[in-house]
Amino acid sequence: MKQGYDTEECIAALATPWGESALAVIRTSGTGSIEKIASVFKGSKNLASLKGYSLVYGRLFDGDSAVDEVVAGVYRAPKSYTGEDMVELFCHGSLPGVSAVLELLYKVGFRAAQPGEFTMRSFLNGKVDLTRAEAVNELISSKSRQAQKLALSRLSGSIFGAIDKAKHLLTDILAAVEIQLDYAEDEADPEAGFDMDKLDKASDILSRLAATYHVGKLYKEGIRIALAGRTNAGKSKLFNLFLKEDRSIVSDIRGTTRDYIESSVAVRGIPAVLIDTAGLRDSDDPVEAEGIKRSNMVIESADIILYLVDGTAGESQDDADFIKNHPCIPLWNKTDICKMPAPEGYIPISAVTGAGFDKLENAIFQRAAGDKLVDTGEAVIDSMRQKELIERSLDAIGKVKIGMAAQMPLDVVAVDLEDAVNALGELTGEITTSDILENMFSHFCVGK
Ligand SMILES: Nc1nc2c(ncn2[C@@H]2O[C@H](COP(=O)(O)OP(=O)(O)OP(=O)(O)O)[C@@H](O)[C@H]2O)c(=O)[nH]1
Ligand SMILES: [Mg+2]
Repeated sequence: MKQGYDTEECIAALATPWGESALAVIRTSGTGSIEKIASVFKGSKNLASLKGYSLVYGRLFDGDSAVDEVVAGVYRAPKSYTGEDMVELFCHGSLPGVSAVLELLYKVGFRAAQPGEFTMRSFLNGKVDLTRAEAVNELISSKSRQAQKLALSRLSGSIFGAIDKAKHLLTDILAAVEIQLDYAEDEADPEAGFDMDKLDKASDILSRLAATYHVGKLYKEGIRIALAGRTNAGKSKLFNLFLKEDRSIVSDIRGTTRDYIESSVAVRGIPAVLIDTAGLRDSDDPVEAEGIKRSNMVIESADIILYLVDGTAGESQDDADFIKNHPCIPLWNKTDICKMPAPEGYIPISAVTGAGFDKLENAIFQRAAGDKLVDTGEAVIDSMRQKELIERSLDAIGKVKIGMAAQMPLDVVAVDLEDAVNALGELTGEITTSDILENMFSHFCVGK
């Protein structure tokens, strides 16, 4: 393994954000980490003689000078996050204080941990497979409760379980094929040892999993939703309703919003960036005209456009043209004061009373997720790496099917079968190279 991820060394890192806070947690791991910290720790008990899962209060000293008052959590191998001896230090969350503690740790032989290095050690020590290791990162970076739930299900092994099942089916077939291959060629019966049923089952499991990528990606990356419409249609009012705060200026003066504003929201659990834009009209004001130009750009690049029409003003030719030329969700706003019923194709809403908001959220969800409703118990993949390996396995299974139908020799078929199994082994991490690992873990945060 390349230097930087050397597993022999003791590592340390701040596991909480770099900023002023009540507490900061510094994580350390490696053989000898407990003894190293014990050499600069004075507390009610000797750190080095503590059992795993103990907490002890004390002070860290650099020579004679106290560095910080801390609580130290001790974990003994293999019962720790990394599978190694570990100490977690709960310090005061001042930046100079945290720096001083880290300096002290470097002095006694720790080095700064690389991104994801704790989780990588956990993987190398057999505590988690790669799908669970990836889930750790997704859990930290999840942008909505639903995304977090899906990552949690992956962490508990939902993907690993499905992959493992498919892999067992394939290795069963492979074992039977290999027995056949041991017979002399003229005795071998290609059909005899081959369980097509098992192959279909494995292929079903993998196809279902591959099909969840669309949903997984949706929850991981989210969508961009732009609010568009003429001036005074109520875009900013609706924007604020989504945010549940008065973020964007609302007024009855046309052209109130002169630039676009973004904010993060979640729609039925899908993380979204919502964008309020400048009302569309011809303007002589160069600033407003520039704002409209920019707004047009964000509208065109959005995943979903909500096009608002002021129901009291009715649909103009511009409105009709826009709706005709864009795959948008047309909204008939101000139903609280508007007498005219919403024309065909519009969702009636009121940005003031919130009427119709539920329907609007449903429509957004429908556009984004289609009919792929997600049950959080189900295994859902959201990593490109996983998707590609599942597809590689499915391709190989396809070749096996073609080979069997064409009555190809079993040893040829066995090569594709092996490839199908190997792709799954790479997915869970049974087969990996250090390059793959370092590339994967380098996207993690330091301290995880
Ligand atoms: N009664 C009623 N008034 C609304 C509704 N939505 C917006 N308004 C009012 O309509 C006016 C314009 O609303 P804005 O949200 O500022 O409109 P906008 O589309 O952002 O306008 P620009 O920023 O100028 O493009 C304000 O006076 C709002 O209070 C609604 O559903 N019902
Ligand atoms: Mg506005």
